[in-house]
Amino acid sequence: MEKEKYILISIISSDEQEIIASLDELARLIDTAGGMECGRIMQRLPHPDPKYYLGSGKIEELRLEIEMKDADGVVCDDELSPVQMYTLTKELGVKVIDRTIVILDIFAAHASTKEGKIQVELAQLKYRASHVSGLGKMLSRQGGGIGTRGPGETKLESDRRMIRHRMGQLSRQIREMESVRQTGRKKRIRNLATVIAIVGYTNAGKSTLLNALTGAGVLAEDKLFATLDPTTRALDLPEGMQVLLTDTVGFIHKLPHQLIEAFHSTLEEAQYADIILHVIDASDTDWELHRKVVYDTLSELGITGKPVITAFNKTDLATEEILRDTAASKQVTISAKNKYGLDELITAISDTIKDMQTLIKMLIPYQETAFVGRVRQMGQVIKEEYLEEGIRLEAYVPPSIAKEYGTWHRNFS
Ligand SMILES: Nc1nc2c(ncn2[C@@H]2O[C@H](COP(=O)(O)OP(=O)(O)OP(=O)(O)O)[C@@H](O)[C@H]2O)c(=O)[nH]1
Ligand SMILES: [Mg+2]
Repeated sequence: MEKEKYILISIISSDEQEIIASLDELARLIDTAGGMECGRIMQRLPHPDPKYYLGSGKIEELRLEIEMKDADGVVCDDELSPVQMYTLTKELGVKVIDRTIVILDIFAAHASTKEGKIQVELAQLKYRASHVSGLGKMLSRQGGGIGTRGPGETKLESDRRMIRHRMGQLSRQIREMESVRQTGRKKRIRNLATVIAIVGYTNAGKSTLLNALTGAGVLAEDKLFATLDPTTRALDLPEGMQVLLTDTVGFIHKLPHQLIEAFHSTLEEAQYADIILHVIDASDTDWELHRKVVYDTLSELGITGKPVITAFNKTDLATEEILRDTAASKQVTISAKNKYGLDELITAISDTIKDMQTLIKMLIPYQETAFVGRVRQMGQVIKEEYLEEGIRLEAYVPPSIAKEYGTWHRNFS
């Protein structure tokens, strides 16, 4: 099948270099979705035109470009309003889509689990719902007459009803799956392992790193959004301590809010983590911009105040001399693919856990020896004395045990 050809369009309202980088990324997204770029049109404008997105003069140029390149469609780097989409389609006579539609399309193609598929469908419906209602308003504002008669408005009304009904169904299913996951999470908390979430820009090498560290065998590809579903694997640290590593969906510049909402429970995995492992593709010339997108998305998800270890990855390809992430508590340079720098990364993880440990001093009744076992397994025992009233224990323990100790202490003291 021949690839669909698209003209990329964007207004330049800020730094031109950033817009060009964003369009380069849009071209990669189109490529991942199975199409190709055949040209681009940019226009310096402070705000998008409410009706045409580009200025009306530029539309003529766009029309010529479509004809010349024999393009199948136009893709806008910003999310188009229903009105813009409607007028552009009418004016140009080709398919008009936007960045959000492309990303949703990729997610739909890559979703493999039941939960992933439901989350994507919900995100797509949210997008459609907002655009259907916009279209309805636009038609009713015209106050009847040619173009508004016939099945139009009733069709929109029934579409809206169907979409709402299906969205309700999907949200319920997501909530049910979320409660199953919560149970899993509680079990893990009971196991008291330190949880590390691998986060980063899409294609940074997160899955490759999880595979290199744990032999997880998850899919890693030179593709945007290869991973949609979280995978958790255990990693044994040299001191005998075990941590859990979770690989999850990548972030991107202008990640559609519908996806953030629908994938909230998946993205939440990072909220329950003790440590954030931030993977940066150091061979990407835009890594600094991507770094910012990752931190912005994390704070949008309410994930702040956790220790961050930054792993500058793909250093086998990187040419830049200075790699620094000032927001990280520790940083290392690695190549996940060539398994370079992994020992330093593991040391950074161990050190971070040690930094997070607290000293507990307690007298444990003999009927609570299971707790002593957990302290021995997860922490470092400094002093252990067997007295008549119980076991006197002094130990450095990770946050999870300290938390348990806190509640336990209240119960028993
Ligand atoms: N040269 C080089 N390539 C790497 C390295 N690490 C990962 N890659 C490649 O980068 C591409 C993306 O890797 P993934 O591990 O799928 O990236 P990801 O961050 O999981 O991406 P998404 O799940 O799509 O967000 C793959 O083609 C990897 O082989 C590295 O250290 N050096
Ligand atoms: Mg991945």
